[in-house]
Amino acid sequence: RHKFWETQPVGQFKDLNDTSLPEGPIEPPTPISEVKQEPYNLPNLYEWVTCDINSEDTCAEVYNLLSNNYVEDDENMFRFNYSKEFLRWALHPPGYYKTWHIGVRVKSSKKLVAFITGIPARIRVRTDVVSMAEVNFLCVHKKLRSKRLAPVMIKEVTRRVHLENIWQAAYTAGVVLPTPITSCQYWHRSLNPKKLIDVGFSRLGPRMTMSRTLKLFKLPDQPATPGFRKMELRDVPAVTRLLRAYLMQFVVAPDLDELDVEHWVLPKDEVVDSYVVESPENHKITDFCSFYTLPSSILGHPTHLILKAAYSYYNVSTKTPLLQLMNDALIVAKHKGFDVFNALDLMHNENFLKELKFGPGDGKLHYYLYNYRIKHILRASELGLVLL
Ligand code: YNC
Ligand code: MG
Repeated sequence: RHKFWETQPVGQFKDLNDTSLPEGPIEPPTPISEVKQEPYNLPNLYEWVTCDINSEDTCAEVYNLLSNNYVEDDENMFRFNYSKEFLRWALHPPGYYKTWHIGVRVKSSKKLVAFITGIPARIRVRTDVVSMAEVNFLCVHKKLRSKRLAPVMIKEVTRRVHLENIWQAAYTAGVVLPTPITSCQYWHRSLNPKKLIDVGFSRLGPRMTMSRTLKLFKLPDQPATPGFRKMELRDVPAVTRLLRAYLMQFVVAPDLDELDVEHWVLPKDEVVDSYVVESPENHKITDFCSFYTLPSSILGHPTHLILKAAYSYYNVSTKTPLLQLMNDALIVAKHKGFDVFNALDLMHNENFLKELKFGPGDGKLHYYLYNYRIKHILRASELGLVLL
């Protein structure tokens, strides 16, 4: 059934009920000298390249490949449109490896036709903090699909990860592969219901008029929480402490230090937004919320070209009720011109989704670990990891 994935060190469907298999690495590391030193073979017309996203030209080529060929919804109405700034951010965390940003070009024309990336991350599974690669942006040009190029891309990124003495990886996909550690659902909160209905993202509910719909999704003009403000560089130590303490309660979560927090959550225009609640009494940071900007192209609509979507990232409430904190996040997102606010049902998100008028989406997002077995499939609420 899965000619490629059956050969890989991942949880296999047939082992799902075998509780005798231990948790942890499936295969032990091998000496680096035994890792294949040359790249895998590509079909003859193509060549491997390392993509330097800092180069404006290369970044534009990657952007164009993805904006025309990356993930679409089941009905092919929308396609992710990651911005160049977003790609630079996503691919340049602390300690990143240039060699993990891998492209495939046509030898003759040099046209970029496929891409895959890894970035380093420390991921905790229960009490075990593991150096992993987070693999993302796997994309093969639409004209080269179903030619088994993807397995070669995956083997090549795996080889380059192994060369850095890293033996595990985390990744997400909309498709079911052997074997998800958990499966999440996307929920959507309309901020601009008229546009969402116009472009076919959502529909007018039964017995609903447009004016009742606008009223239903209306939000206050200003956040309700005293001391709610944009996160600043000086907040990094406090936010790191909040996040580390919060993420401890999940079975799988990133192990973040101050450098990671500075990179991943300090606000970056049109890429990531973060807010803190600073107590007006003692100036302590008590709560934190964040979301990232990932627009989608609207395919084949005469006037609307882009759907501006915010994606819930990491949120920590210790004093402000989570419901109020997230309502404030919706208010600032609306203010910034987002059309929709999306969130997965992981971490504690189930506690606010229905109440804040999110509706369930149709697609699922499956989470995977490479070369690391966990005994039981997790509940989404046991997962503390958001991948971009
Ligand atoms: C996928 N998304 O099952 P079997 S997510 C992993 N992730 O293998 P072909 C995938 N595997 O079943 P195509 C996959 N999609 O026979 C398909 N596969 O064992 C498997 N779409 O290859 C599939 N981006 O080349 C099958 O298929 C084999 O031409 C078929 O290419 C697939 O980034 C793809 O959705 C996805 O661009 C590139 O359809 C193409 O269809 C495409 O014949 C639109 O491939 C964009 C899209 C995927 C987004 C993502 C995460 C990727 C994770 C990859 C796995 C990483 C493992 C860890 C490596 C490091 C390890 C260490 C240490
Ligand atoms: Mg292919």
